[in-house]
Amino acid sequence: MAVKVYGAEMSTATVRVLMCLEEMGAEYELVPIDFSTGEHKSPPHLARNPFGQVPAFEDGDLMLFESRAISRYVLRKYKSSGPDLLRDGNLEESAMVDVWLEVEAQQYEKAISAIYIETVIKPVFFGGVPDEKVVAESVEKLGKVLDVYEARLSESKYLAGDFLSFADLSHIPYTHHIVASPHASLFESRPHVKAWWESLASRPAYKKFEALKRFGVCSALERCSWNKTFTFFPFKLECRKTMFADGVHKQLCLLLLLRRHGLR
Ligand SMILES: N[C@@H](CCC(=O)N[C@@H](CS)C(=O)NCC(=O)O)C(=O)O
Repeated sequence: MAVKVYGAEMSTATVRVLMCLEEMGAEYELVPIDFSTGEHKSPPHLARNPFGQVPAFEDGDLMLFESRAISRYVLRKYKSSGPDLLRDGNLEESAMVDVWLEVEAQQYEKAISAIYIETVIKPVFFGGVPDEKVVAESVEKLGKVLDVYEARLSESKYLAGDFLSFADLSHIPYTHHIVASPHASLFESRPHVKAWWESLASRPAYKKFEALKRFGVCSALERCSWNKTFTFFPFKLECRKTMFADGVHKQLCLLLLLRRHGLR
């Protein structure tokens, strides 16, 4: 029986788990959770994740939450069918994976998520205005973190060493958004960080995820008429002819159409 991921393709934490399942070639079902109706706070979902967040994960009787813990489970469960991304058999290498995974969760995500929330989530989904002070502070913070990465990646190809690991993959969900934004220069100006990201972005799992995401939104758009609204999980979309005129966020141009229910 295929494992189930309860979440949303637009949720960075859900994508972390999906990336791992794709890397391991695992069969899985993504069960959509509809934020617009508050499904993530409903009793059935709270039974899966007591914090009312996504993702949640089900494998038979086992129910898990927290994307990094779910991902580790996935990487161990399917270890024979994909790359060794945790290095469990090597004490030193697995410790380095843990170190850089902590760095991703405690340093990197804190800085990059604030930029994502202010420049994407707030304006696109809630019609709000980014707090430029928070953006500037977070860009500075992320720059400092990336300076450490630049130094580290000048010594080894990947963060934990000369091997790809979950510590690298765990960066994909947020980085994917920021490299397609006006803040892409944070990555492009650091040659080792840039090469590292290009190597992650060339992974078949990432390409498949990208294609799925584009396909999902594009096929929904094909079915709709211009200037009409329709529901495309988990948001209500407004189909506007001007959508591709936005030259700022190439990858996010489709998302510019998204408006949360009632906030258009
Ligand atoms: N540490 C958690 C974070 C989960 C999380 O923040 N999920 C977001 C979507 S990316 C969510 O469900 N937000 C809704 C909410 O917090 O009410 C994990 O890695 O799974």
